[in-house]
Amino acid sequence: MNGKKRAQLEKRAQLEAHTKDPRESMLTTNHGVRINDDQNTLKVGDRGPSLLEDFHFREKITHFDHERIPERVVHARGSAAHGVFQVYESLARYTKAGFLTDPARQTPVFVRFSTVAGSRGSTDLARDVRGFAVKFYTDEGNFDLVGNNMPVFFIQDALKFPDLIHAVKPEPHHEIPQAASAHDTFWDFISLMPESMHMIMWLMSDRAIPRSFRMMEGFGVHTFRLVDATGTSRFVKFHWKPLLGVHAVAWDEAQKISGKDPDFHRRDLWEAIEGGDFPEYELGLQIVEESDEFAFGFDLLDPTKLIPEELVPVQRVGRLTLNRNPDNFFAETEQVAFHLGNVVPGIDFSNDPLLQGRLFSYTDTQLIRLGGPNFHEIPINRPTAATHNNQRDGYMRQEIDRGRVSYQPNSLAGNDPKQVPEAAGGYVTYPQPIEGSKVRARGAGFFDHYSQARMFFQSQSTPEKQHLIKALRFELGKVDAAAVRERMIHHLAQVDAMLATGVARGLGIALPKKMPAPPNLSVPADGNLKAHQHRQVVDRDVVSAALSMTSHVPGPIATRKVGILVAARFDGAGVASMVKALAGRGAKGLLVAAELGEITADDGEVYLAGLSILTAASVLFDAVYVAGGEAAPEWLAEADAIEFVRDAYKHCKPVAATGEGVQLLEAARIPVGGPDDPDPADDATIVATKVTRRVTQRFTDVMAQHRLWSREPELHLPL
Ligand code: HDE
Repeated sequence: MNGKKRAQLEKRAQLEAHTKDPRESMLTTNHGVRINDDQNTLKVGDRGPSLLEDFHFREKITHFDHERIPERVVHARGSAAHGVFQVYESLARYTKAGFLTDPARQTPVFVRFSTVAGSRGSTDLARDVRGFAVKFYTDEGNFDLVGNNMPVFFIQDALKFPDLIHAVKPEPHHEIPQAASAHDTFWDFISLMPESMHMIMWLMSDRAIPRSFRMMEGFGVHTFRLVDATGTSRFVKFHWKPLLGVHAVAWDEAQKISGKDPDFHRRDLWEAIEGGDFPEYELGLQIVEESDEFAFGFDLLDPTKLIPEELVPVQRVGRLTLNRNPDNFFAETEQVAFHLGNVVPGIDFSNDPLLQGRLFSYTDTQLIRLGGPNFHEIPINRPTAATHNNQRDGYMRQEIDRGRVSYQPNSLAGNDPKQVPEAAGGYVTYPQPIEGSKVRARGAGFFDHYSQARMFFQSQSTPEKQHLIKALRFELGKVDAAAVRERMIHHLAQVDAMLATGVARGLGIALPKKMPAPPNLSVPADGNLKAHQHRQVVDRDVVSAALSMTSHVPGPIATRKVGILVAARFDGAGVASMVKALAGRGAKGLLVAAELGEITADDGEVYLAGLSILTAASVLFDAVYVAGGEAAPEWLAEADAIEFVRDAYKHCKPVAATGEGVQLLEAARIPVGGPDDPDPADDATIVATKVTRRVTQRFTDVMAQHRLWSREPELHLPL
């Protein structure tokens, strides 16, 4: 939050306190009795003992003892925001949902982002899938799009979800490790689940360590249906496209951020909204006509497959803007209850077996988490659309239902509330014809587990491939069971030879000459696994550019943060013009000094250093600038300052230095470049004797590339 905004908020709070009815400021019990002493328990004499009759103490402590509710079994760690959604133009050609057909309508939303595996207090920067759950409070009822930041999932059938989660959660005997998949039980399970391989590619890619919730895509994962007013149904995949581009941090950086600021993503979201930099995403649709259901080499119902954007383009149809932080974390972010079964007329389900299982799980989990069937009455879950039904009572019922009739049909209350005809907005399920035997089986098109994993890997840029290989080396390097590591190498060899070689080399495992077929525990309905297993759904070398983060429009540098290292008597004019140039493009320059507080520049101007080399590290910034000044060489004796710039360089961030500040880069053995280098993609640092327009222009231009991944040393893998 900037100083001006904070001052405004403080002033508002003071004003509110001033204008409040004095009775509202009185401390009371939960039953309205005014409290005279909240400092001392009731005692016999001032040295006790305490008395059981102290109703105020008992009430206060009892409430405190019951303050915690069970955290979510998955997605426990979350951060949320309010906002609005507006469609660009009517989508009546696809759906009758009011919020998607009326471009004038602003639909309120509540969005919760999360990690999956960690506990409520775990780090934001875990390598993990991110939840991207959106509750639309539409005029026709709540619609929840409960998605992730990856378009596929680990498993094909909901029956395996408890196994997956048990495997990834901390191991049950010693509850280690927290918020990490790098351990034996996770990889043991995965090595026995070939269907996970595509998702593993995503999880080991940089998508699993986003720079910000504001800079990641979202996906509904499953195939859903859109149904128009004539009753025609089409398949749809939902996407969210962030307007700030799709960006990640480096794994080394993620681990360091986890120490320096485990709330990095939560803070980033909160501060962006407080500062008026509202995160924005476009809703994207991939529409598939019902007649094209079998046009693909894979099954649309298989949640381990995506529809390449090159085959079915993503139409951007509306905008989501997050513009308000919650007032209270528990009341809103913690108590919000998403449910994929919350749909409105015009949106319907497909038969994806994962989706079908989820339709059961979400309400069930709220019953234990929120303690009863009335969680829809909690303010954050309440629809804006009116509700009337004959459901009654239960724990914590808020509604005072009137009258004696709570059944239907009835004649005593005029048969109210009445069923609603479809024409008046009653929800009618799409009447999909179904025929079949009851079986425990999967569709024949579900059995190619490697082609899309390969497509993902081969669609990555060289640095992204390297990161993926290194991530697998890291994760499997933390696995003790040798057989598990080897089994994983067998799987990776089916995906891509370079991938398998690269990972095997890092683990010190020789690639076996003959790869045994990986185990596959699921068997197709016809029992003939072989017939299905090696069917190529995508040609061997097909790439999908959209899968690489580097192929996305990088997005502006607005809201990016630059750490500016300043020592006493720093080059005031230079820093001022750097900060101005950054602000001109919406980025923020923040002073980092040896100590907090006032610091005077060489022109006598006094600045406030809000960060010190102890409280900040370059992993918390997007770029670094070392200011000149006669005391700048003092940084050379400061190991933290050397690490500051060395890390920024290592993490491929733009680094600039002027005047005496350049000495720090040299001491850190960082290659130095110049502002006049012709190639803006140059991966060197920017150094100059003083800050000129050319320097600031060049620095902000390089920042617009966000990361100079080409700076990374290549792994040099033989094929
Ligand atoms: Fe969830 N999931 N899930 N999930 N999920 C939950 O519901 C479940 C799956 C997702 O911010 C739980 O309220 C099953 C896929 C998000 O509050 C629970 C299966 C996707 C959130 C549950 C899946 C998701 C959840 C735990 C396999 C992406 C957080 C707390 C069939 C499309 C929502 C809760 C929030 C939360 C069950 C798989 C997304 C236990 C059984 C696939 C974003 O009901």
